[in-house]
Amino acid sequence: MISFYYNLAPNPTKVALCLEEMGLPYELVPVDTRKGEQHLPAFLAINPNAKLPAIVDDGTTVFDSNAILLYLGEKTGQFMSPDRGALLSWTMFVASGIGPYSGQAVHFKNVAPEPKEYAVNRYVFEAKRHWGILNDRLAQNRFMLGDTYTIVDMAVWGWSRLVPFVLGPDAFDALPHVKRHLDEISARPAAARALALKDRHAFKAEMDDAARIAMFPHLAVKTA
Ligand SMILES: N[C@@H](CCC(=O)N[C@@H](CS)C(=O)NCC(=O)O)C(=O)O
Repeated sequence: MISFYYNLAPNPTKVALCLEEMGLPYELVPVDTRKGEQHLPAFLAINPNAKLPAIVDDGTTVFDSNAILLYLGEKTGQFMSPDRGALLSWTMFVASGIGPYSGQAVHFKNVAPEPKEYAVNRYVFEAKRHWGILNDRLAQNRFMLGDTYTIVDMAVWGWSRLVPFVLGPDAFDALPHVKRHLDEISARPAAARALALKDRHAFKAEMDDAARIAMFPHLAVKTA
């Protein structure tokens, strides 16, 4: 039985989709990052990086969402591609580009103190650039690797649901192929089951000072 350490953020949600698509039995272990539970020793023993998601599969621990997708794909042989080069390249493109730039764009727009114009401009520009590359790819292909739905599409879907929040309410106007891809995956029964996890556990809703320090520990530290 897989233990799935999760919250409702984009990276855990792509793993929820993957577990549901593969029909793997799993138990949910909520980790409330606004309460600082990611910093507890028991969770740090699973992911020293103090982030969600992570899984423990019968003694094998895997953290980092895209590592988990690759692990589950290799374990089951499902939703993989014979084009290993493309599978790895696009998985890492999501891991190193889409996720971090989208996340930092949200952070600097919504959390950072002024002056922040330079940082907002850089991260929104880079997030848009990365999403534009995905849009061009999806203009040529139904799915990220062609006609077959793979773990790369799951990785993209984790974040594409958040595009209006990351880039602004009209962002899909410039990313119609990303929107079409999002809608196709969201219509899958496994996606509905993944999104229904929000009803399984009540995570802390308030973003109070304690939550801000738990999630953005640099706020409590002067490094320069
Ligand atoms: N590279 C990691 C990033 C994980 C990550 O940033 N997770 C966020 C949720 S999407 C988190 O746990 N945030 C809580 C925190 O930073 O304290 C992955 O893909 O799993």
